[in-house]
Amino acid sequence: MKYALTLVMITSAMTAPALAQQNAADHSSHASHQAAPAAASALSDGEIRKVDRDAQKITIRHGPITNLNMPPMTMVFQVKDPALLDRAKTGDKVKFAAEQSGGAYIVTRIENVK
Ligand SMILES: [Cu+2]
Repeated sequence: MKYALTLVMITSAMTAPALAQQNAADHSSHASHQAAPAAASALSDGEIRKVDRDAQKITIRHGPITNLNMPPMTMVFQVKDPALLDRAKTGDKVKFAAEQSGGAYIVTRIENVK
């Protein structure tokens, strides 16, 4: 504890006040980023509007998708695995994970909501 405090004082003394402030801001935003849950595993709310097994596409009316920075909308997704469509029915309420690959949005996981 005593050592850490000494280190902070030395660092501040060596840095211009404005620069020190900016460093502090960077550190705090970095810390809050770390605290957030892993974006890749985040599930979004959705309702299946259409299933196209031939094209391996699914239309979902979805809530916000945080890892894609996407607001709620209805849109077509591709699926990572065609098996994901086996249990999917129009009207199903689901939680799902999606990722962006190239120009395409791909559903990687679908869970029915009971
Ligand atoms: Cu969307």
